[in-house]
Amino acid sequence: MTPTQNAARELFTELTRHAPEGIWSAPGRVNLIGEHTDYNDGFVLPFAIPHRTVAAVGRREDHRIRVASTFADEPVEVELDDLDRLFPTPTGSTPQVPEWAAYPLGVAWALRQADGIAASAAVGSGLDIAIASDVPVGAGLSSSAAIEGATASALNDLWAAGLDRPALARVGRRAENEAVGAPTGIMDQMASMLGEPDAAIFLDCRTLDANLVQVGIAEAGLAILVMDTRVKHAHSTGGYGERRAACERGAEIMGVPSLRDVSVDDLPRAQELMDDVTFRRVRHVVTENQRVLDTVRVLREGSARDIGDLLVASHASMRDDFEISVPELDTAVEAALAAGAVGARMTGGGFGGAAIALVEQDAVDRVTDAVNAAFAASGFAAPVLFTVTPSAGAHRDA
Ligand code: GAF
Repeated sequence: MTPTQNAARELFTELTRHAPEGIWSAPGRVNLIGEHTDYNDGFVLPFAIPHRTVAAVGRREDHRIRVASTFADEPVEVELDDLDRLFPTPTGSTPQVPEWAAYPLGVAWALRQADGIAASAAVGSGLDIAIASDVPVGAGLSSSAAIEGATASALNDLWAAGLDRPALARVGRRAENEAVGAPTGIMDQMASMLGEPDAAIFLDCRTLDANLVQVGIAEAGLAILVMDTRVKHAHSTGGYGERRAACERGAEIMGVPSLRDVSVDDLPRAQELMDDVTFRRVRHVVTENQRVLDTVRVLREGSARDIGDLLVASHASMRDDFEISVPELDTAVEAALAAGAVGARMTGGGFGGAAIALVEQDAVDRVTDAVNAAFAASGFAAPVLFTVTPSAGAHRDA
Protein backbone atom coordinates (compact mmCIF):
# COMPACT_ATOMS: atom_id res chain seq x y z
CA MET A 1 0.00 0.00 0.00
CA THR A 2 1.25 3.49 -0.83
CA PRO A 3 0.96 6.23 1.82
CA THR A 4 -1.90 7.79 -0.19
CA GLN A 5 -3.80 4.49 -0.37
CA ASN A 6 -3.31 4.05 3.37
CA ALA A 7 -4.52 7.59 4.06
CA ALA A 8 -7.71 7.07 2.03
CA ARG A 9 -8.39 3.69 3.63
CA GLU A 10 -7.83 5.03 7.16
CA LEU A 11 -10.07 8.04 6.53
CA PHE A 12 -12.80 5.72 5.22
CA THR A 13 -12.56 3.48 8.27
CA GLU A 14 -12.60 6.45 10.64
CA LEU A 15 -15.73 7.71 8.91
CA THR A 16 -17.70 4.46 8.66
CA ARG A 17 -16.13 2.12 11.27
CA HIS A 18 -15.75 -0.55 8.57
CA ALA A 19 -13.43 -1.30 5.65
CA PRO A 20 -14.08 0.09 2.16
CA GLU A 21 -15.38 -2.20 -0.59
CA GLY A 22 -12.56 -1.13 -2.82
CA ILE A 23 -9.88 1.42 -3.60
CA TRP A 24 -9.59 3.24 -6.92
CA SER A 25 -7.03 5.79 -8.07
CA ALA A 26 -6.31 8.15 -10.95
CA PRO A 27 -3.23 10.22 -11.77
CA GLY A 28 -2.47 13.86 -12.43
CA ARG A 29 -0.88 14.73 -15.76
CA VAL A 30 1.83 16.74 -17.45
CA ASN A 31 1.11 18.05 -20.91
CA LEU A 32 4.14 17.58 -23.14
CA ILE A 33 2.74 20.00 -25.73
CA GLY A 34 -0.61 21.31 -27.04
CA GLU A 35 -1.96 23.99 -24.71
CA HIS A 36 -5.43 25.58 -24.96
CA THR A 37 -6.02 23.51 -28.07
CA ASP A 38 -8.41 20.98 -26.48
CA TYR A 39 -11.49 23.24 -26.32
CA ASN A 40 -10.70 24.33 -29.89
CA ASP A 41 -11.21 20.74 -31.15
CA GLY A 42 -7.44 20.48 -31.64
CA PHE A 43 -4.55 18.19 -30.69
CA VAL A 44 -2.82 17.56 -27.34
CA LEU A 45 -0.01 15.27 -26.13
CA PRO A 46 -0.26 14.79 -22.34
CA PHE A 47 0.96 11.92 -20.19
CA ALA A 48 -0.16 10.65 -16.76
CA ILE A 49 2.31 11.20 -13.91
CA PRO A 50 3.06 8.93 -10.91
CA HIS A 51 1.20 11.24 -8.48
CA ARG A 52 -2.30 9.91 -7.83
CA THR A 53 -5.59 10.64 -6.11
CA VAL A 54 -7.03 7.65 -4.25
CA ALA A 55 -10.73 7.06 -3.44
CA ALA A 56 -11.68 4.43 -0.84
CA VAL A 57 -15.36 3.72 -1.43
CA GLY A 58 -18.20 1.58 -0.09
CA ARG A 59 -21.94 1.37 -0.73
CA ARG A 60 -24.52 2.29 1.94
CA GLU A 61 -27.95 0.90 2.74
CA ASP A 62 -29.64 4.30 2.23
CA HIS A 63 -29.61 6.80 -0.66
CA ARG A 64 -27.16 9.29 0.81
CA ILE A 65 -23.72 10.13 -0.52
CA ARG A 66 -21.00 11.24 1.88
CA VAL A 67 -17.59 12.50 0.76
CA ALA A 68 -14.59 13.09 3.01
CA SER A 69 -11.09 14.16 2.15
CA THR A 70 -7.76 14.39 3.95
CA PHE A 71 -7.56 18.02 2.77
CA ALA A 72 -10.92 19.11 4.24
CA ASP A 73 -11.99 19.42 7.89
CA GLU A 74 -15.53 18.08 7.57
CA PRO A 75 -17.23 15.47 5.36
CA VAL A 76 -20.11 16.62 3.15
CA GLU A 77 -23.27 14.49 2.98
CA VAL A 78 -26.32 14.87 0.71
CA GLU A 79 -29.28 12.80 -0.51
CA LEU A 80 -28.55 11.32 -3.95
CA ASP A 81 -31.77 12.85 -5.22
CA ASP A 82 -30.59 16.27 -4.05
CA LEU A 83 -27.73 16.20 -6.56
CA ASP A 84 -30.15 17.41 -9.25
CA ARG A 85 -31.05 20.37 -7.09
CA LEU A 86 -27.40 21.23 -6.35
CA PHE A 87 -26.13 20.97 -9.94
CA PRO A 88 -25.55 22.42 -12.47
CA THR A 89 -24.06 25.36 -10.66
CA PRO A 90 -25.42 28.50 -12.38
CA THR A 91 -22.76 30.21 -14.56
CA GLY A 92 -20.88 32.82 -12.59
CA SER A 93 -21.81 31.48 -9.13
CA THR A 94 -19.90 29.25 -6.77
CA PRO A 95 -21.08 25.69 -6.02
CA GLN A 96 -23.59 25.23 -3.15
CA VAL A 97 -21.22 22.73 -1.53
CA PRO A 98 -17.56 23.38 -0.58
CA GLU A 99 -15.57 23.50 -3.82
CA TRP A 100 -13.51 20.36 -3.13
CA ALA A 101 -16.75 18.37 -2.62
CA ALA A 102 -18.21 19.64 -5.91
CA TYR A 103 -15.70 17.43 -7.78
CA PRO A 104 -16.77 14.00 -6.42
CA LEU A 105 -20.44 14.98 -5.96
CA GLY A 106 -20.43 16.52 -9.45
CA VAL A 107 -19.10 13.23 -10.82
CA ALA A 108 -21.94 11.31 -9.12
CA TRP A 109 -24.45 13.79 -10.58
CA ALA A 110 -22.95 13.68 -14.10
CA LEU A 111 -22.58 9.91 -14.09
CA ARG A 112 -26.25 9.37 -13.24
CA GLN A 113 -27.12 11.43 -16.31
CA ALA A 114 -24.57 10.00 -18.75
CA ASP A 115 -25.76 8.51 -22.05
CA GLY A 116 -25.94 4.76 -22.14
CA ILE A 117 -25.53 3.98 -18.45
CA ALA A 118 -27.29 0.95 -17.01
CA ALA A 119 -30.74 1.93 -15.63
CA SER A 120 -29.86 0.69 -12.13
CA ALA A 121 -26.85 3.03 -12.05
CA ALA A 122 -29.08 6.04 -12.64
CA VAL A 123 -30.82 5.23 -9.35
CA GLY A 124 -27.57 4.37 -7.59
CA SER A 125 -27.00 3.11 -4.07
CA GLY A 126 -25.79 5.46 -1.36
CA LEU A 127 -22.01 5.75 -1.04
CA ASP A 128 -19.25 6.71 1.36
CA ILE A 129 -16.18 8.11 -0.41
CA ALA A 130 -12.87 8.96 1.30
CA ILE A 131 -10.29 10.81 -0.79
CA ALA A 132 -6.53 11.28 -0.35
CA SER A 133 -4.06 12.60 -2.91
CA ASP A 134 -0.40 13.29 -3.54
CA VAL A 135 -1.06 15.33 -6.70
CA PRO A 136 0.03 18.89 -5.87
CA VAL A 137 -3.05 21.17 -5.83
CA GLY A 138 -3.06 24.35 -7.94
CA ALA A 139 0.19 23.35 -9.65
CA GLY A 140 -1.28 22.86 -13.12
CA LEU A 141 -0.87 19.08 -12.80
CA SER A 142 -4.61 18.30 -12.92
CA SER A 143 -5.32 17.43 -9.33
CA SER A 144 -8.99 18.02 -10.24
CA ALA A 145 -9.01 15.50 -13.10
CA ALA A 146 -7.38 13.01 -10.71
CA ILE A 147 -10.25 13.39 -8.19
CA GLU A 148 -12.78 13.10 -11.00
CA GLY A 149 -11.05 10.04 -12.49
CA ALA A 150 -10.75 8.16 -9.18
CA THR A 151 -14.38 8.90 -8.25
CA ALA A 152 -15.78 8.12 -11.70
CA SER A 153 -13.92 4.80 -11.84
CA ALA A 154 -15.22 3.78 -8.41
CA LEU A 155 -18.83 4.74 -9.14
CA ASN A 156 -18.71 3.07 -12.56
CA ASP A 157 -17.76 -0.21 -10.86
CA LEU A 158 -19.96 -0.02 -7.74
CA TRP A 159 -23.03 1.18 -9.63
CA ALA A 160 -22.24 -1.22 -12.54
CA ALA A 161 -22.73 1.72 -14.89
CA GLY A 162 -20.81 0.10 -17.75
CA LEU A 163 -19.16 3.24 -19.15
CA ASP A 164 -15.88 3.02 -21.07
CA ARG A 165 -12.90 5.23 -20.30
CA PRO A 166 -13.63 8.07 -22.76
CA ALA A 167 -17.21 8.19 -21.42
CA LEU A 168 -15.86 8.41 -17.85
CA ALA A 169 -13.55 11.23 -18.98
CA ARG A 170 -16.63 13.07 -20.33
CA VAL A 171 -18.37 12.56 -16.98
CA GLY A 172 -15.35 14.13 -15.25
CA ARG A 173 -15.30 17.08 -17.61
CA ARG A 174 -19.02 17.66 -17.12
CA ALA A 175 -18.50 17.72 -13.35
CA GLU A 176 -15.70 20.24 -13.76
CA ASN A 177 -17.63 22.44 -16.23
CA GLU A 178 -21.10 22.33 -14.71
CA ALA A 179 -20.66 21.42 -11.03
CA VAL A 180 -17.42 23.27 -10.24
CA GLY A 181 -17.95 25.91 -12.95
CA ALA A 182 -14.52 25.78 -14.66
CA PRO A 183 -14.92 26.02 -18.48
CA THR A 184 -12.11 23.56 -19.25
CA GLY A 185 -11.65 21.11 -22.13
CA ILE A 186 -11.32 17.31 -22.14
CA MET A 187 -7.52 16.89 -22.12
CA ASP A 188 -6.90 16.38 -18.41
CA GLN A 189 -9.65 13.83 -17.87
CA MET A 190 -8.60 11.83 -20.96
CA ALA A 191 -4.95 11.84 -19.83
CA SER A 192 -5.94 10.68 -16.35
CA MET A 193 -8.19 7.90 -17.68
CA LEU A 194 -5.99 6.66 -20.55
CA GLY A 195 -2.40 7.06 -19.28
CA GLU A 196 0.09 4.23 -19.88
CA PRO A 197 3.66 3.78 -18.62
CA ASP A 198 6.28 5.17 -21.03
CA ALA A 199 3.70 6.67 -23.39
CA ALA A 200 2.06 10.00 -24.08
CA ILE A 201 -1.50 10.22 -25.38
CA PHE A 202 -1.89 11.84 -28.77
CA LEU A 203 -5.50 12.97 -28.58
CA ASP A 204 -7.65 14.45 -31.29
CA CYS A 205 -10.06 16.48 -29.16
CA ARG A 206 -12.64 16.67 -31.98
CA THR A 207 -13.09 12.93 -32.43
CA LEU A 208 -11.59 11.82 -29.09
CA ASP A 209 -9.39 9.41 -31.08
CA ALA A 210 -6.49 8.62 -28.77
CA ASN A 211 -3.21 7.02 -29.86
CA LEU A 212 -0.31 6.17 -27.59
CA VAL A 213 3.06 7.61 -28.60
CA GLN A 214 6.19 6.04 -27.12
CA VAL A 215 8.06 9.05 -25.77
CA GLY A 216 11.45 7.34 -25.38
CA ILE A 217 12.60 10.00 -22.93
CA ALA A 218 14.58 7.65 -20.66
CA GLU A 219 15.96 5.75 -23.68
CA ALA A 220 17.39 9.03 -24.97
CA GLY A 221 19.15 9.54 -21.62
CA LEU A 222 16.72 12.33 -20.72
CA ALA A 223 14.30 13.17 -17.91
CA ILE A 224 11.26 15.42 -17.54
CA LEU A 225 11.73 17.87 -14.70
CA VAL A 226 8.58 19.50 -13.29
CA MET A 227 9.17 23.01 -11.95
CA ASP A 228 6.19 23.94 -9.76
CA THR A 229 6.34 27.72 -9.30
CA ARG A 230 3.83 27.48 -6.42
CA VAL A 231 1.95 30.40 -7.95
CA LYS A 232 -1.61 29.06 -7.48
CA HIS A 233 -4.11 29.34 -10.30
CA ALA A 234 -7.81 28.50 -10.73
CA HIS A 235 -9.61 28.00 -14.02
CA SER A 236 -13.07 28.75 -12.65
CA THR A 237 -12.21 32.44 -12.57
CA GLY A 238 -10.87 35.03 -15.00
CA GLY A 239 -8.26 34.49 -17.65
CA TYR A 240 -9.03 30.94 -18.76
CA GLY A 241 -12.62 31.76 -19.71
CA GLU A 242 -11.53 34.99 -21.42
CA ARG A 243 -9.04 33.08 -23.59
CA ARG A 244 -11.72 30.59 -24.47
CA ALA A 245 -14.09 33.39 -25.48
CA ALA A 246 -11.39 35.00 -27.68
CA CYS A 247 -10.89 31.68 -29.49
CA GLU A 248 -14.64 31.37 -30.11
CA ARG A 249 -14.69 34.94 -31.44
CA GLY A 250 -11.76 34.15 -33.75
CA ALA A 251 -13.47 31.04 -35.12
CA GLU A 252 -16.66 32.98 -35.73
CA ILE A 253 -14.81 35.70 -37.65
CA MET A 254 -13.15 33.02 -39.77
CA GLY A 255 -16.56 31.42 -40.39
CA VAL A 256 -15.55 27.97 -39.03
CA PRO A 257 -16.94 25.81 -36.20
CA SER A 258 -13.65 25.93 -34.26
CA LEU A 259 -10.02 27.00 -34.60
CA ARG A 260 -9.14 23.40 -35.51
CA ASP A 261 -10.44 24.36 -38.93
CA VAL A 262 -7.93 27.22 -39.36
CA SER A 263 -4.50 26.30 -40.78
CA VAL A 264 -1.17 28.10 -40.60
CA ASP A 265 -1.74 29.17 -44.25
CA ASP A 266 -4.97 30.96 -43.20
CA LEU A 267 -3.17 33.22 -40.69
CA PRO A 268 -2.52 36.17 -43.08
CA ARG A 269 -6.28 36.36 -43.79
CA ALA A 270 -7.04 36.06 -40.07
CA GLN A 271 -4.74 38.99 -39.37
CA GLU A 272 -6.63 41.16 -41.87
CA LEU A 273 -10.02 40.26 -40.41
CA MET A 274 -9.53 40.64 -36.65
CA ASP A 275 -8.14 42.94 -33.98
CA ASP A 276 -4.56 42.34 -32.82
CA VAL A 277 -5.40 40.60 -29.53
CA THR A 278 -7.89 38.16 -31.07
CA PHE A 279 -5.44 37.47 -33.89
CA ARG A 280 -2.63 36.61 -31.48
CA ARG A 281 -4.92 34.26 -29.52
CA VAL A 282 -5.83 32.56 -32.81
CA ARG A 283 -2.20 32.38 -33.95
CA HIS A 284 -1.23 30.62 -30.73
CA VAL A 285 -3.87 27.91 -31.15
CA VAL A 286 -3.22 27.38 -34.85
CA THR A 287 0.57 27.16 -34.50
CA GLU A 288 0.30 25.07 -31.32
CA ASN A 289 -1.82 22.48 -33.14
CA GLN A 290 0.92 22.28 -35.77
CA ARG A 291 3.59 21.93 -33.06
CA VAL A 292 1.72 18.95 -31.57
CA LEU A 293 1.63 17.24 -34.96
CA ASP A 294 5.34 18.01 -35.48
CA THR A 295 6.23 16.69 -32.00
CA VAL A 296 4.36 13.43 -32.61
CA ARG A 297 6.17 13.00 -35.95
CA VAL A 298 9.58 13.65 -34.37
CA LEU A 299 8.91 11.22 -31.49
CA ARG A 300 7.75 8.52 -33.89
CA GLU A 301 10.54 8.96 -36.45
CA GLY A 302 13.40 10.32 -34.39
CA SER A 303 14.31 10.98 -30.78
CA ALA A 304 12.89 12.87 -27.80
CA ARG A 305 16.15 14.80 -27.99
CA ASP A 306 14.84 16.55 -31.12
CA ILE A 307 11.63 18.05 -29.66
CA GLY A 308 13.41 20.74 -27.61
CA ASP A 309 12.88 23.58 -30.12
CA LEU A 310 9.17 22.78 -30.39
CA LEU A 311 8.82 23.03 -26.59
CA VAL A 312 10.64 26.36 -26.55
CA ALA A 313 8.49 27.73 -29.41
CA SER A 314 5.36 26.61 -27.56
CA HIS A 315 6.39 28.54 -24.47
CA ALA A 316 7.15 31.68 -26.47
CA SER A 317 3.72 31.46 -28.11
CA MET A 318 1.98 31.17 -24.74
CA ARG A 319 4.02 34.02 -23.29
CA ASP A 320 3.71 36.46 -26.20
CA ASP A 321 0.55 35.54 -28.14
CA PHE A 322 -1.77 33.82 -25.66
CA GLU A 323 -0.38 35.80 -22.71
CA ILE A 324 -0.94 33.14 -20.04
CA SER A 325 2.56 32.92 -18.60
CA VAL A 326 3.71 34.67 -15.40
CA PRO A 327 7.21 35.91 -14.48
CA GLU A 328 7.87 32.82 -12.33
CA LEU A 329 7.10 30.46 -15.24
CA ASP A 330 9.30 32.49 -17.62
CA THR A 331 12.11 32.49 -15.05
CA ALA A 332 11.88 28.70 -14.61
CA VAL A 333 11.96 28.12 -18.38
CA GLU A 334 14.81 30.58 -19.01
CA ALA A 335 16.94 29.32 -16.11
CA ALA A 336 16.46 25.69 -17.17
CA LEU A 337 17.45 26.46 -20.76
CA ALA A 338 20.45 28.53 -19.65
CA ALA A 339 21.59 25.57 -17.51
CA GLY A 340 21.51 23.30 -20.56
CA ALA A 341 17.96 21.89 -20.74
CA VAL A 342 17.12 20.49 -24.19
CA GLY A 343 13.74 22.26 -24.09
CA ALA A 344 11.31 23.80 -21.60
CA ARG A 345 7.79 25.23 -21.51
CA MET A 346 5.00 26.02 -19.11
CA THR A 347 2.46 23.19 -18.92
CA GLY A 348 -1.29 23.30 -18.29
CA GLY A 349 -3.66 26.23 -18.32
CA GLY A 350 -1.20 28.92 -17.18
CA PHE A 351 -1.55 31.99 -14.91
CA GLY A 352 0.67 30.09 -12.45
CA GLY A 353 1.30 26.40 -11.92
CA ALA A 354 4.20 24.46 -13.35
CA ALA A 355 6.67 24.40 -16.22
CA ILE A 356 8.52 21.34 -17.51
CA ALA A 357 12.08 20.97 -18.75
CA LEU A 358 13.53 18.17 -20.86
CA VAL A 359 16.99 17.60 -19.40
CA GLU A 360 19.89 15.16 -19.60
CA GLN A 361 19.52 12.66 -16.75
CA ASP A 362 22.91 13.62 -15.39
CA ALA A 363 22.04 17.34 -15.53
CA VAL A 364 18.90 17.15 -13.34
CA ASP A 365 20.72 18.38 -10.23
CA ARG A 366 22.50 21.16 -12.12
CA VAL A 367 19.27 22.44 -13.71
CA THR A 368 17.44 22.17 -10.37
CA ASP A 369 20.13 24.25 -8.65
CA ALA A 370 20.05 26.83 -11.45
CA VAL A 371 16.25 27.24 -11.26
CA ASN A 372 16.32 27.51 -7.46
CA ALA A 373 19.08 30.13 -7.70
CA ALA A 374 17.18 32.14 -10.36
CA PHE A 375 14.04 32.18 -8.16
CA ALA A 376 16.04 33.33 -5.15
CA ALA A 377 17.75 36.06 -7.19
CA SER A 378 14.34 37.32 -8.41
CA GLY A 379 12.90 37.33 -4.89
CA PHE A 380 10.32 34.62 -5.74
CA ALA A 381 9.23 32.00 -3.19
CA ALA A 382 11.22 28.76 -3.63
CA PRO A 383 9.80 26.48 -6.36
CA VAL A 384 9.34 22.71 -5.98
CA LEU A 385 11.19 20.57 -8.54
CA PHE A 386 10.86 16.85 -9.21
CA THR A 387 11.15 14.45 -12.13
CA VAL A 388 8.21 12.47 -13.54
CA THR A 389 7.83 9.53 -15.90
CA PRO A 390 4.76 8.64 -17.99
CA SER A 391 2.59 6.40 -15.80
CA ALA A 392 -0.61 4.34 -15.67
CA GLY A 393 -4.08 5.90 -15.91
CA ALA A 394 -7.08 5.35 -13.63
CA HIS A 395 -7.65 1.87 -12.24
CA ARG A 396 -9.00 -0.16 -9.34
CA ASP A 397 -6.14 -0.65 -6.88
CA ALA A 398 -7.75 -3.09 -4.46
C1 GAF B 1 -6.40 23.20 -18.17
C2 GAF B 1 -7.71 22.65 -18.70
F1 GAF B 1 -8.33 21.91 -17.74
C3 GAF B 1 -7.49 21.80 -19.95
O1 GAF B 1 -8.74 21.43 -20.47
C4 GAF B 1 -6.67 22.56 -20.99
O2 GAF B 1 -7.45 23.52 -21.64
C5 GAF B 1 -5.42 23.16 -20.35
O3 GAF B 1 -5.75 23.94 -19.20
C6 GAF B 1 -4.68 24.05 -21.32
O4 GAF B 1 -4.16 23.31 -22.36
O5 GAF B 1 -5.58 22.17 -17.71
